[in-house]
Formats: sequence, structure tokens, C-alpha cells
Amino acid sequence: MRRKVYVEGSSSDIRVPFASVELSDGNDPVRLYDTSGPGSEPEKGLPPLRAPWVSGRTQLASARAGVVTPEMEFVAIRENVPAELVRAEIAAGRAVLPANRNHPESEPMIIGSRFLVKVNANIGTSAVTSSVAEEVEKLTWATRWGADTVMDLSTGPRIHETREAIIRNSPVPIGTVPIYQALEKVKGDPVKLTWELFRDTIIEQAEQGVDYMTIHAGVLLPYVPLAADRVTGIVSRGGSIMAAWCLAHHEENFLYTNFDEMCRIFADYDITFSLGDGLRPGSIADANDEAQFAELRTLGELTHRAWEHDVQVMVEGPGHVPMHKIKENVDLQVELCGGAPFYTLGPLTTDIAPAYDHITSAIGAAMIGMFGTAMLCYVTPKEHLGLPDKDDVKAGMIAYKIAAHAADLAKGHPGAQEWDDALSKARFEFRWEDQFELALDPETARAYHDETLPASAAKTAHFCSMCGPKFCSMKISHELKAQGMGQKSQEFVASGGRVYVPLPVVPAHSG
Ligand code: IRN
Ligand code: FE2
Repeated sequence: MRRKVYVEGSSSDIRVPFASVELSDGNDPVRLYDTSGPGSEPEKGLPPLRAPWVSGRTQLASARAGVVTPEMEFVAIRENVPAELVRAEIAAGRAVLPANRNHPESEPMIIGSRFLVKVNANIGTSAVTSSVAEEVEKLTWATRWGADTVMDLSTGPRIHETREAIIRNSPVPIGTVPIYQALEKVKGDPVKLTWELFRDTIIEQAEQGVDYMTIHAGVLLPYVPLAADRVTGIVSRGGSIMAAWCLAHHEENFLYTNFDEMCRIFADYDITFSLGDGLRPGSIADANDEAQFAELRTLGELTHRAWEHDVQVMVEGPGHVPMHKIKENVDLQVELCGGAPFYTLGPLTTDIAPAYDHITSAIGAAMIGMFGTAMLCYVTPKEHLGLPDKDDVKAGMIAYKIAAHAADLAKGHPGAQEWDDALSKARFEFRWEDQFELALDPETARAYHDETLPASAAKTAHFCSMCGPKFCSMKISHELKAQGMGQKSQEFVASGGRVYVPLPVVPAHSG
């Protein structure tokens, strides 16, 4: 059984949620990170838990002044790490705690390479499909499956209203790409965009409580021609809008030229920059090219500029990248952006599997997470094909939670392996119910098992239908254990038996 539990901090209003998985046979419960929030009726919204903590300083300014804010204490408990580590990583710019003053409903979380790898889920209406209620349902659904942040990428009508409903009901930070709404305001013609109109749009969204915003300020005029010979050109929506504007006016990107003013607005609300990768590769052929890395150098420059304003920054990354070119992306980003958290879209490790891009990209996501990427933007099976529905959101979330946890294990995050160990033990001891409850997706695990062995007696049986009763390796292992595996092997060795035959020695190659 899963139950929500709270761990209290130094003051009684710091209550950190966890999902406690209660196990049978006297096994200790396992405490899991929980993003599902307190739950509410969509018309009322969530309680404003952070309201008493909101101060005039950004989290970065507080961290630099040596102050551990209640939000920092909250995430330290959540991550099972010292509060001082949280403060120091934020102060150094290596982690961000996205929390707009006007989004007090959010439960604090942290994004940085020293912490658990996070997953973002994208939702949002488009001109063709979806309603406000459906989007709130998708938000709740995404956080139920572990989304650490959600981006509202709505376009089309009722953007403001959809976003309001999402923010008021969101226990996780909400991100947006404000250029999408700005483009709606000029009826879809990028040439008509202006800095003033864009500025009003970010203020409108800031007032509502958007916690982080994707800003494509690195798409500079001289970089646009670098994408001309690519197989897939510019695939970023925001990137293509800004490239169109730059070319039409033959002027430098107004997000770049007004960056300092934007920083002052972001500081007022404590909004975190997510510097957009408008020139990310959209195909294996375009990975790691000059357009992509030229933009990354500019994102590095902008990172340092935002820090001067006490504004938190993360940096977006690709895209489509084959496995052997992934590490170079992380190494360069860390170097150029002073260790600011990297937030990548996959990357997709091959282009051949439309309808399965949650898998092609989860492979890249696991790798890039292991190398230090702090947050992974999920990709759903509908990528390149259509707007994801609820089933797609779940498939994308599960694929990405696997990638993120695999990376946490590889990085040795404190406590990450406890979950695996508890599940392995339940599996070995044939505690089927415990195995289901500990599963990332309990419902599907249980359903698959019950397809062939639905009887309740099968829940304690020492086999499943994969191998049947006679061929279950775990059952045979139990019998070996009962016979004293150690003693048997000693007898075997004493009688001259060998399991591993040493390899013959071959002389080394000379040339
Ligand atoms: C993440 C990393 N690189 C891109 N992303 C996400 O992709 C970004 O945060 C946004 O949610 C989505 C679409 O961005 P573009 O296509 O406007 O760049
Ligand atoms: Fe793509």
C-alpha cells in the first residue's frame, strides 16, 4: 500500500511530502520522492503553502548572502542532503530553485547536477485540440507519474485562462515559452513582434506566477545562416520565430539586446531563466554542428550576465544526438556556462523510430543524465506526430523516470539504490504484492502478472508464468540456499571442480 507521509522541518510549516510504500513480512517501508501534491478541487486551486516564506530577495541572492531559506530547507529534506549543500550549490549557480513569488502553491524542488535528476513534462493546448479542463487534468496526471516540473506550451485561444488554471493547481514549478503567446498577440506574424510587446507578455505571465521561462536569446543574427545547410534546419519553435524576426528586420535578436532589462523583471518575481536552445539539432546529421555550439557560447555569456542580476539560470540542450556525441555536449555546456544546470530535450539517439521516440530519447536522456544533466524534458510517443493525450503523457513520464533514476544510481545519489534493493528483495522472496507496490507503474505490473495468473494464491507462489514452476531461477536459487550454497561450493572446489576456466595467455600484439 502507498500512503502520503510528511517530514517536518525546523518549523512546523515546513512539511515535506513523501510516498511511503508499506511492505509485508516485517520489511521496513520505503520512502519515495513524491511530486503529486496535496490534491484539490480544480475550481479552488491548491493551498498557498509558501506564502509565509516569500521574501524580497531571490533564492540566488539569499544563498549568496549565506541564508538558508525555508525553500532550501524543504528541498534538503526532500533530497536527503544537508541544507548547506543546497545553499552552496544555488550560490554557485550550479543549481536552481524555481519559485516565482506569485506561485505560493508550489512545493519547493531543486535542479542541479548534485541532486536527483528531474523530469519535465510538456502539456498545453494547441489551436486544433484540447480544453482548459483537459490541460489541468494532464497536469495532475503528469505530476502523479512523477513530473518534477510542467511546462505549459499552450498556443491558440484562451492561453491566459489555461495558464491561470494550471498554475493555481500546480504543486510543481510551471515553465512557459512566452514567445508563443507574444506570437498569438501579433496573429502569428513573427515580423510584427517587438520588445515592448514581449516585455508586456512576460510581465503578464510573471504576475500569474510562472516559475521559469524559456528565452531564445542565443539565436543571434549571424548564427542563422549557419543552419542553412542542415538536414532539418531550425526545429525549435521559439528559435524559428526569432530567426524569422532577425532576418526580416536584419537586426540583432531583441531578446539578446534587451537581456539586462529582462533580468531586472525576472529578479522582481524570482523567475528562473531557461535559456532556450533555438538552434538545437533536429536530426542525427545535424548534431554538434557549428550553429548549435555558436549558440551555446552565447548562452554561456548570458548565463554570467543573469548571475550579475542575482537571477537563477538553467540552459537548454538538444535535441537529436547519437550516443557517441552526447558527452561532448555536457562537457562544453559545463565549461561555457560555468556549471549552470543543463536541461535537455532527450536527446533522441536515432531518427528511425517515429511513434517510439520516448524510447529513442530515453536512451539519450539516461546517458546525458549520468554525465551530469540536471533535468530531462520528456518526449512522448507522439513526438513529431501529434499532440500527446493522457496515455502518451504517462508513457513519456515512465520512460523518463526510468532514465532519471538510472542516472541517479550511476551517480550514487544518497538513497537512490534503496528503492532498487527493496524491489529486488521483494522479487527474490516472491512477495508479489510488495513488488507491484514498489514498481514505478504498479497498475501495469500487476495487470501483466494477472494476465496469466489471476488467482490470489498466485500472489505468494514461488514462480510466475514467464518460466513456470520448474524453471524459475529464483526458486532454484532458494533451494540452493536452503541446501547451503556456500558449503556445496566448497565441496565442489575441494573435489577439484572449476567453474571459471582461466583464459590461455596470448602474447601482446606488437604492431
Ligand atoms: C528543453 C530543452 N531544449 C528544449 N526544451 C524544451 O522544448 C523547452 O523547454 C520547451 O518546453 C520545448 C519547446 O521549445 P522550442 O521548440 O520552442 O525551443
Ligand atoms: Fe525532433
